[in-house]
Amino acid sequence: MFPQSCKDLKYDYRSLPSTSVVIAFYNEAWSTLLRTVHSVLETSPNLLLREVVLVDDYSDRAHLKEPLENYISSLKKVRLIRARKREGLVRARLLGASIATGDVLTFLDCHCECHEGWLEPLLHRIKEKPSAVVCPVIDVIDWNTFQYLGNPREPHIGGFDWRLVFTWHPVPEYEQKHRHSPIDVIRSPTMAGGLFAVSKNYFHYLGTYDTGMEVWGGENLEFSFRIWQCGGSLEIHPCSHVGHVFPKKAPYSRGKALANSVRAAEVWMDEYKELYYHRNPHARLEAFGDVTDRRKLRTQLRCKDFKWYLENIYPDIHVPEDRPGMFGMLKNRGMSSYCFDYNPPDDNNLVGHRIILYTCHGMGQNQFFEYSSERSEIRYNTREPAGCAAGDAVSTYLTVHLCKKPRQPVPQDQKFVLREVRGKGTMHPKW
Ligand code: UD2
Ligand code: MN
Repeated sequence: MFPQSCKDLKYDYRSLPSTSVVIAFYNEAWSTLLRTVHSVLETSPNLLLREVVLVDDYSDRAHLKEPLENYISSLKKVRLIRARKREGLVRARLLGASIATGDVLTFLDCHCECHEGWLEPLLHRIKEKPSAVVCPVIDVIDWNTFQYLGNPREPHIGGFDWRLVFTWHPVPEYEQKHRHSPIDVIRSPTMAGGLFAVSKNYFHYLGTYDTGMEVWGGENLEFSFRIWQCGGSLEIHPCSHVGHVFPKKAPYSRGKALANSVRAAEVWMDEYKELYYHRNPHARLEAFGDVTDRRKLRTQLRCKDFKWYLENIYPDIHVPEDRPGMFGMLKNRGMSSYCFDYNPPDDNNLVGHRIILYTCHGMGQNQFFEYSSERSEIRYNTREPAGCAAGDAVSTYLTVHLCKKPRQPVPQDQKFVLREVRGKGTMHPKW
């Protein structure tokens, strides 16, 4: 959805900051990489675009060597720099940023297509508010046909679940009320990570990125928490659209993501990191390196705590109680090696399926449930929007429904009363 009034916006280019577009890539296909570069060149006003910085993160595909150099040598404004070893996307982007000359850094993934008029709103907003980090709306480019599909719905904002997985959500009512017009920016608790613009000075003030993060993953939530907790704001501009290919499979392994998330949790989440560890028991054992400097940065910048962030920036997230004994595996009393297990066929269709009994494995994930004493719900795992166990008087099984929002009442069939049995707490359905 592209608000009609976006088209009426006029910008005085001379008053806007200039930008360098930084694109890191690892073993990307020729066509998608060049599509990204050409679309930036074709849609960005000359006055605003300082350069496009391509960063090769030590790719080994032949077409990205000489052929790429030859090809871009005829393109004005395109620079290529190569990492001397595999750096991962965080350090690769920083390498690009280090040679960028524009006032604003605009990061893109290497398989994007910028839509006409994408750049001006981002730069305009940063001029208006230098501590704003601004993302375009991410449109979908079809993975099979490479057709630009756009985004038929209202822009969505970013969130996360307690496994520290990034999630999308419709714009909440409080944010709709806060905006005066459909072309106002939308504040977002988190960003997807790949596409955003930030004032170069502000990026440095904020401590750029956590360079202890490898390959892929986690840096988007880390940066999101940091932006908000340290006084900035993270926004989506509804008039700026960029298409992105969401690949079925990346051209590289993503093994390091867990350690990256742990770093984010250890630096920014205070005691709330326990909620994450409860849901990812193996994360507690992960070697995540040294975060002393990042914690120092947090102190130096006098950043707010995670409680403040949750209450003020992400009030819609459900914060689990995780009282001792009231979360984790839900064992069957008769067959105590069997646990509640919920395994929906795919991630996009979380609700509507049956909870089964399966051998207890202790690994969290599909066997992670939490009991909310305040709301008498048995909540599944940690995903947002979360699923709640529901039963009725006739079925012999439970299914998972969407949990109600924090301020909505819980329906009867999703309420479970906890009865103490011989000193041991067990959960019983009310019906
Ligand atoms: C999303 C983000 C991505 C990043 C990631 C979390 C969007 C559209 N994409 O995953 O930018 O924040 O979440 O980490 O929001 N790359 C390297 N070196 C590497 C690995 C990747 O340069 O070792 C490049 C890669 O070629 C691409 C970019 O980093 O240009 C992001 O990687 P991706 O496209 O595989 O990530 P994506 O879109 O699945
Ligand atoms: Mn991508």
